[in-house]
Amino acid sequence: MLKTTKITDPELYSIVANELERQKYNIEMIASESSAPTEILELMGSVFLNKTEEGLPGKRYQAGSQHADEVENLCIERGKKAFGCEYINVQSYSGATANYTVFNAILEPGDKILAMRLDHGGHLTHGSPANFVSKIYNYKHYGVDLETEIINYDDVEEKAIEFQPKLIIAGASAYPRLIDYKRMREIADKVGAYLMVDMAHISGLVGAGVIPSPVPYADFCTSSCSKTICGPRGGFVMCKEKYAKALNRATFPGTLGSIQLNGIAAKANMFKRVMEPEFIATMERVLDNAKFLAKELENRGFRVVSGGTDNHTVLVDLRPKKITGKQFDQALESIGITVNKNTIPNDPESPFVTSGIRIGLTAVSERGFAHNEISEVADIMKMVAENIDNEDILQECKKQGRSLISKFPLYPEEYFED
Ligand code: DSN
Repeated sequence: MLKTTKITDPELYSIVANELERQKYNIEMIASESSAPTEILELMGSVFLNKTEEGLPGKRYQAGSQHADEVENLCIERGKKAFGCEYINVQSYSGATANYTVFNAILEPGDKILAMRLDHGGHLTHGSPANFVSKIYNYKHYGVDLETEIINYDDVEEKAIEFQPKLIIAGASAYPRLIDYKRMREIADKVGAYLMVDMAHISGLVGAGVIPSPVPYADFCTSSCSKTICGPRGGFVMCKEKYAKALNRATFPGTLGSIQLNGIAAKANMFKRVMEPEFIATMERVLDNAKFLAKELENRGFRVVSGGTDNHTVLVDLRPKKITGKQFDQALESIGITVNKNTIPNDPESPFVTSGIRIGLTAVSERGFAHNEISEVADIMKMVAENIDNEDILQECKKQGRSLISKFPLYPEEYFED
């Protein structure tokens, strides 16, 4: 691993080596994470990193673009096939910039956007006061029904009629249920709004066909590449053909600078894998494991937000255990399980403390976890939640977690041998 860095920059090498060790022996359950296959690691470090390009294949501002065009065209072709979309732009640097390019393509400053509220599962780029988009556009937010903890579509419709947004955003960062895209489309049509679906969290599940796709319903679908889709850091935007020109202009020169061809090469590999049986089987396991973990946690006295999950995420209310998200996320980290503290609907705690945690099943499912392992994780979580200050018990949990994850290698051992 890092053959030359090891010699020329041992200080940095040792940090990377330590991170590899951390990832190998931790049970990674952050819902926005996955472990990129070795092909993705290689392509991210490939010589395409050296090539500067602006513009689209065949219409570049730089010379020497023959192979750059080949790689981007292949990525586009595979992306279209994987999602059955009319058009795709694969240049975005992340899910966040993918959202910005769509806003830039269809909105003017001051235009109105209706989106899901952050503390009910929405995303920062959907109009949080902390994100610069809130200074440019005029946002209103919808949330979940506080009884069912599921999106209240009648409320979305009422708000849309009253607010008359130019854009409605569906999609979330911490929402464990399926979204009714048909209903969102009907609401958008009723008020003459565009519909954008931010499918960053679920794009792997959608691509594998194990949950319904928003692509037929949305004008634009945006995604990052490092969540359930298990690719590199990066983003992409799909849209109806009629918006292609506007999207391309808004991407470059409108929002981004020169493209990251190494990332585009890695995305091309990601889209190829999305269509393969092995990936589909992994996504099926993600769904199954998530549903199973939700039940197992309920059986151990946790409250699962909305009573279960339809995707890769389990959102857990810790109040029955009388601990906060902050306490639990720190205690779990100390024993080698990584999750993140997360607000739950109507959370009495601040976003820095929270009453909940968000758990994602992608990375452990990639490594091969199935029901037996998920049950063991639920046991460990219960033990930690109920003994949060008991160092001896926490040490036991750490040993148990390490022994469990050690049976499921992150990468083939020989891959990183020098
Ligand atoms: N959107 C953030 C998350 O869900 O964790 C990171 O991409």
